[in-house]
Amino acid sequence: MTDIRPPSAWFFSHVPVARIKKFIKDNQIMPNYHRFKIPHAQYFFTVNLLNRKSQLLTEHIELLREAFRKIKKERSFEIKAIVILPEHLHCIWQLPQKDADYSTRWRLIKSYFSKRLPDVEKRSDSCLKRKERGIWQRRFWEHMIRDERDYQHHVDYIHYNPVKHQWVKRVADWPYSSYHHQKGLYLQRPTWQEEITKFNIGEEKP
Ligand code: NI
Repeated sequence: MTDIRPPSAWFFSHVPVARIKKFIKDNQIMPNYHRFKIPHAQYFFTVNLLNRKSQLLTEHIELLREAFRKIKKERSFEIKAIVILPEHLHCIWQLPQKDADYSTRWRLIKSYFSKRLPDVEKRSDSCLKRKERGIWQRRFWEHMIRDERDYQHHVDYIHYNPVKHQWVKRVADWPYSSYHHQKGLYLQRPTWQEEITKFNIGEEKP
């Protein structure tokens, strides 16, 4: 039963296992994890810091990159698009065949980053003062990409995000984004930003 992690893991994460079992029985869902964990699937994620006023992610961008590199090497996966904001990040991953364990990968990335932060940063975090561990929100937003259109929509959302959150006026001005590797693709779609402005995907309230 532990294999069940539907696309909306966010929704189920606080539901007792017994209730999930009952839901499956009542709805005659085969307890087959392929229904929920499609191998080689692509996922969109939003991951937040606990302290929404913090800027740790961009202040320690090299450490964060190192964390991604290290875990990618250990547990292969591909980053299709990514944006790092000061206190949260969005990205799309593609996982290998027969492997949909993104949760472990996130746990490892988060802990690699947290453990290596300078002590002064750790102490300054209000949550650590309350003796809670870690600097990240435990939960993360996750969405399984449905099709090509859904994929492009989420890629656009990622690349537009620094403007959406008003860190910069132009997408090209934000350095921590895969936009710079993919900007050529946007030449054929000059209105792409207008199409994405009204969307809100997995954002926390500030
Ligand atoms: Ni955002």
